[in-house]
Amino acid sequence: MELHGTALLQRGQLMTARTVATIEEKTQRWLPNDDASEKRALHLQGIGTAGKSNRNITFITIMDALFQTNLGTSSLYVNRASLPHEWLLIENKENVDIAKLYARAQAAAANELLVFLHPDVILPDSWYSEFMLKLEKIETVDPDWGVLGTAGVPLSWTGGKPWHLKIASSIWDTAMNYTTGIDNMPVQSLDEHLLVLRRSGSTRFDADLPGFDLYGTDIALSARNASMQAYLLNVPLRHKTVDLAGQPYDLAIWKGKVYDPNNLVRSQNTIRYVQQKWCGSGLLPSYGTCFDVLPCG
Ligand SMILES: [Mn+2]
Repeated sequence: MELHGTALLQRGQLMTARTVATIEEKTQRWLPNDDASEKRALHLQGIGTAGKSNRNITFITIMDALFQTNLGTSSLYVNRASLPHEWLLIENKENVDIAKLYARAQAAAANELLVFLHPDVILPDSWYSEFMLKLEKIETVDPDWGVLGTAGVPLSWTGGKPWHLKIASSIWDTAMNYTTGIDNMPVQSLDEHLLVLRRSGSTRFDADLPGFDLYGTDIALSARNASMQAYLLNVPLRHKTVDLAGQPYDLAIWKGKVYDPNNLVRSQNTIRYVQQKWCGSGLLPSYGTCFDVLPCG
């Protein structure tokens, strides 16, 4: 049985989730106390709409050293004791495939709304309010959305279109400040730095997807294959902007990692898996923010 017993958790304390059988023993589960009204009033300051806006989130991240100078500095995490959200912080010293860990987390989460995000993301103070507004905007036209993410490749983009329009986003990263994001934009793939799913009813991660890449492409293909839509969540954040020492992230180091021979072998293996999986779906090619998956043959 999963632990949803908030009474067992004390304010200000992180708890190792030994009682959560479905997820790694190394996962730290944080659930706040459940006296929600005051928190929600505080939380919703600056939001002009009521109703659906006060939704509790389960945030899921794979911990690494960058967490301390990035995601761990975000006010949503720092102030977690006074906010109604759950945090699942997963250690992955054995380098388990990311989609496998995410699939387990999707099943173990306490809340219906799930945000999977990299530890090298920083969420601005306004992030929750903007997320709720843009989510409502999406749900006004499509309450049964499949997956959302804060950067992606427009559904209409093909190899012949201008390169600078390939990635739709309003985020900052090491390279640039993107200004190509459009609210409610349908996308063919999503970058992995931040993905939004529902615990039930929406698309699920593929526990057999190997490696550390392309799970944002695969989940968008899964959504589209189930006749649901993948959308851009047009909300700003910072990704890979601060290094381990708290200094500006060096673009050369990032490129060095992407083009590291071991990482290239790993990502090529994942590309082959995704290509084979979706070969007969009619959904390829799927152009991605980092990697493209071309049709078979
Ligand atoms: Mn990242």
